[in-house]
Amino acid sequence: MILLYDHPLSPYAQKVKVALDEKGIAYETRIPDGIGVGGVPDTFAEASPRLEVPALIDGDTCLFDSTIILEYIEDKWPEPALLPEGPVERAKQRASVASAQEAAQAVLAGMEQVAGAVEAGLFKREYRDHRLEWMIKSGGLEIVERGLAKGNIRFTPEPGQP
Ligand SMILES: N[C@@H](CCC(=O)N[C@@H](CS)C(=O)NCC(=O)O)C(=O)O
Repeated sequence: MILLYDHPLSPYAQKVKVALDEKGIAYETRIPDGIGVGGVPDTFAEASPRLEVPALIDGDTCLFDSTIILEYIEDKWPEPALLPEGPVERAKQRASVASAQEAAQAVLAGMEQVAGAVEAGLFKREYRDHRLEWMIKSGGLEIVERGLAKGNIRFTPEPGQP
């Protein structure tokens, strides 16, 4: 079974999933532990030396970089074709993918500015966690803080912790 290292927020990983889905190829996905925050496991680092998703493992073949992965998928499973016939049409399609990718990169770069905008009071983050919202609005947060201070509440233990 093909393994795809993936992340729901990675447009590059989605690009690969679209190609696999279009070709009807079965695959498993895995979100590498520590992606975006450091400390990724060796198995992921071996598959993706840049420590980026996507990375694809097909038997003994480990590939990273969505464009290279897409070319591999197209070469290995030519049907249904995702590239048109003819060098000119294929070049145009590759250019279209590259420009879509540049646009996505610009959006992602913009997202990096969000923290600064929040800090400057220009933008408010929205927390879409109804349990957290209910807890805060009902005064539950203070109860948890008091419990933490008294040491009489607990959370789900981390794996391997008592
Ligand atoms: N050129 C690469 C870009 C891949 C990339 O930038 N992936 C990002 C997620 S969108 C990543 O894994 N970043 C690692 C990190 O933030 O630690 C591709 O096309 O696959």
